[in-house]
Amino acid sequence: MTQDDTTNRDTQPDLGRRKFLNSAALVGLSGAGLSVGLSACNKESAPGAKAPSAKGEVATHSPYEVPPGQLDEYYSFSSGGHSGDVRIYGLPSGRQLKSIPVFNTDNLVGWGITNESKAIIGTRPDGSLKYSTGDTHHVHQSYTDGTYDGKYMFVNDKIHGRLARIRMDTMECDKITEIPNIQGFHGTFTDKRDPVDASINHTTRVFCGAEFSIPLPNDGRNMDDGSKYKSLFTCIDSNTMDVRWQVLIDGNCDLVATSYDGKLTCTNQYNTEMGVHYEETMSAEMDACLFFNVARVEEAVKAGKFTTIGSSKVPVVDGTRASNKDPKTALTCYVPIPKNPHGVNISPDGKYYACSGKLSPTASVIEHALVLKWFDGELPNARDAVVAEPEIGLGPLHTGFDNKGNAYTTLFLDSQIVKWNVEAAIKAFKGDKTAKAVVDRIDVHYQPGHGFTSMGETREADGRFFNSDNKFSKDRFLPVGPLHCETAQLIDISGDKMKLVHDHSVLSEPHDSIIVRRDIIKTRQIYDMDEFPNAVKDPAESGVFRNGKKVTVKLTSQAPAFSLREFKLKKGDEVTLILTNHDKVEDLTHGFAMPKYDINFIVNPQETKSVTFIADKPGVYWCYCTHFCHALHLEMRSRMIVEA
Ligand code: RUQ
Ligand code: CUA
Ligand code: CA
Repeated sequence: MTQDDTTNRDTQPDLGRRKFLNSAALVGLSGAGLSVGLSACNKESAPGAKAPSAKGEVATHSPYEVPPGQLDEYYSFSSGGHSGDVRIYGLPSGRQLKSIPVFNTDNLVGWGITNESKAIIGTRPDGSLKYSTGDTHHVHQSYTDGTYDGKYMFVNDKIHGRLARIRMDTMECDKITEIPNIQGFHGTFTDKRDPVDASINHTTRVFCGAEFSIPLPNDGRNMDDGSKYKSLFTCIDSNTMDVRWQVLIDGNCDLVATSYDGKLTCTNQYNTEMGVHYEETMSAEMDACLFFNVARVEEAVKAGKFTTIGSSKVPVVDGTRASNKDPKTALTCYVPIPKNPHGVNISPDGKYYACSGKLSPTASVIEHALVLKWFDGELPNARDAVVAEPEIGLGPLHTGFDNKGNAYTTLFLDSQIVKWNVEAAIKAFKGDKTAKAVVDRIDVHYQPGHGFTSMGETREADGRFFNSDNKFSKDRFLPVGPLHCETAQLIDISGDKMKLVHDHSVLSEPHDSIIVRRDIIKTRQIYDMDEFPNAVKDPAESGVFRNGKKVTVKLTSQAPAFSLREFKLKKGDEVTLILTNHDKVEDLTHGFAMPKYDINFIVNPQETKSVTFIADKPGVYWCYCTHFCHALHLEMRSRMIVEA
């Protein structure tokens, strides 16, 4: 602010009123006052709203820019990798909107600190977290009629073999399931309909592939005999999050795709060699894309044709090659694919799977109808389900699709995105010399891993954007020390030529993402107090309630005060503190930090959370609100007194 500005402000006529805001007036500015301000600004920012007219100069905006006051057209949901979270970006701006803690602990919201979040993550007998690390790779949402229904999102933890579910209305994790007898849970995908019951046109299953083979059970036996190592492919019920069944397979699982008719799910396999050492995993010229006949697997389970492994009660059916030689009864079909493939993605019309070669410069196109034909015993050779194998470039990994029959594949080694036409590739494979599969290429910076298109994993693929998640950013951003951020590059794919729109930085180390139209996502702006069985519904219920050494502290928050100015405990008490936020105003969140007791969490409007701790340190502890909520936010505290 310049000297001149200051002078101007001092002469503003309403400054007299500003001076009038003494402490009494400020206290009066509680929820209600803020509510008016916030809901007014809310209307301005509703989807489709025009940017509010500014009095100052207006900058000119590029067609891809999201000007002040306008909202992005798409959500991008992205795994955070070994940070263990899921991130939300707006596209096309690339603005990061939120990180959803899942397998990590998170101070911002208190994930892994509150009793409610610990119960979801899972605890040891002493109440500490069972795991505090995780590695998220693949995010997929629930479907209805072949497109996102905005209900749930699922994400894997590769380290500990867990699947988490996120509610899309609150964008918070509500369940986590640990899968028995697997390691390296990498690919996952939701199903899109039931294979048998036509009335179930929505997601009821989540499929999970295990990348690392292990001795089964992994309890110390057969550790030196690699030939005894096996992988399992797992199905989880998307409603209960219980493990429904597993299939014992030859080779390993990597990424997962599901068909639009619900009949098949598949996983690419890079280690059909069953190698334990790195070199062995690359010895074969052909690996596979492994298809599962979902209905037959479930019939086998129903008929009791299963075993169990170790202490797990989950039914395991036999999907190995030796037990599935007759296609007419086979549970599994191994389609040979060159060499160490990575990534398998289905086209939005449901007809083809693209499986990239990784160590082969090709993408293999597998026709869905032909795999079904193999299961009917009418296609003698599973390899004949491959209807195209265009050479597209070096290190092909993941493929996204537009709505015009084109595929976009990341080329890790070439640092490019290649656009290729599926029908042209099929014609060329049949011998048509005039058909050219590759249509366009664009450089990306650098080494792309995942790439995905707007709505590209649904029937509503719209062919507008491709996002390239690159593994190395080198010189693209200001240097920030040896650990670099990664680049996400947005590419306009609506024309014949791909156009690079912009780079946006992403914190290490995203893997897969999905781009979802914003109208599909309907979030809640505040909670319902009745959803929390332990809610402190009336500030008058606040207090310290003692039952011997077990003490419950009930507390409410309403800007700018907690219901208890102070509360007294005795050294050695086992304390459960319950805090309900009585503010009803959207965006009015309070925090609760407790010094020296390592406690920090937030309560959103109408939300209740609790923490349990031993009051083992006598003294005075100022518990304070950490989340800016009011002009008197700094004054919002409560004194915890622990008597010796
Ligand atoms: S897999 S690039 Cu999980 Cu490709 Cu990450
Ligand atoms: Cu309540 Cu800050
Ligand atoms: Ca291999």
